Amino acid sequence: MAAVAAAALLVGACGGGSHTPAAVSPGNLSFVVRVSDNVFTPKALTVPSGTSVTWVWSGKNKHSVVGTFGSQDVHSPTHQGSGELSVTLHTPGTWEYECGVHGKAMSASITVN
Ligand SMILES: [Cu+2]
Repeated sequence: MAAVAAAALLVGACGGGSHTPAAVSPGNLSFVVRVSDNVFTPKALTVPSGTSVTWVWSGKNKHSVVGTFGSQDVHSPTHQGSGELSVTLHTPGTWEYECGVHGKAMSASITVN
């Protein structure tokens, strides 16, 4: 029973909303893209060069991140339910990427300025 109470406390401690992955602060050079079932959120993201972008997996199905961001090839492992990938993007341009499992049906873009 003690473990159940502790878990409840942990959940309560996160109730303020500051842990929401989609929350983005423009000033801190760190952005999160959620990888959920068949959609990247946000679908289009603009970041300054040198920004660390972290893809965070959720959902029930298998997904991956596959794309070329200028000179940087990103080919993540396929994750299901949870997982993270952080990449620091340097090359200016608009770069489209997709899920290696779902292809164009699950795609998004990041513009690096
Ligand atoms: Cu997918």
